[in-house]
Amino acid sequence: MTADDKITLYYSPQTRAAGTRVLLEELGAPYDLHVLNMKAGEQRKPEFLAVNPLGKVPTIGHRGQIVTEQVAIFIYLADLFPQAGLTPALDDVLRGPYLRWIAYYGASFEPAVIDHFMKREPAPVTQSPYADYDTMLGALEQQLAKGPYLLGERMTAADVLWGVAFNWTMMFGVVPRKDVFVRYAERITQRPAFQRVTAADAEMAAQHAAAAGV
Ligand SMILES: N[C@@H](CCC(=O)N[C@@H](CS)C(=O)NCC(=O)O)C(=O)O
Repeated sequence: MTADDKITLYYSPQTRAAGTRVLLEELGAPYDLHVLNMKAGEQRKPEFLAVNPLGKVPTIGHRGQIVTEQVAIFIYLADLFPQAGLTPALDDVLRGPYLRWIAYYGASFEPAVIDHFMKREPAPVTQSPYADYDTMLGALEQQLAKGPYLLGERMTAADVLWGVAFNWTMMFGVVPRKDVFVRYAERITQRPAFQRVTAADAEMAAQHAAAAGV
């Protein structure tokens, strides 16, 4: 890998970007952080909006290109480091289910969780991208009950995405702390990569709060 190949992760602590950092750690990937102090509103400054017009992290820069959206970032990074064993190969029978459950995160889970959190009525079931909240979560619960990982015995990048997501959504009380979800999230949060990122985030978040005077 050349210097040009190094991944830049636009980052803010204790946000969705933390999941991408955990994945980079799990992959053993070389990366630099471009840190944005969200408490000081740096994600809305023109410099960052020129990189990602939505002002959102995670965003990554790699080989002169920008990749946004967790779903795309997770697939991209895990494929970039196949030797880490976190992505089923193109001809693996698990490739389809792997992509299914990663896409489910962005296409069904996130919209459902945000509607639920905001106490907003979902669109009618035939128009809602996720049917309804209970059905969306029920399908996940059924899949995870087979365990120990989303695809069975094998841990993949999808589990990093989902383990981190269950951790924060249960913390915010937007997903119920069912045993199956708690045990699943712990499989990821007890790993050294998650622990390292969480400890570094606590320190960085405190520095950001002090710098922003909040
Ligand atoms: N659609 C994006 C959403 C990312 C997102 O919502 N990021 C939040 C952090 S948790 C953010 O950057 N918020 C900053 C802001 O909007 O000011 C993805 O899937 O990656």
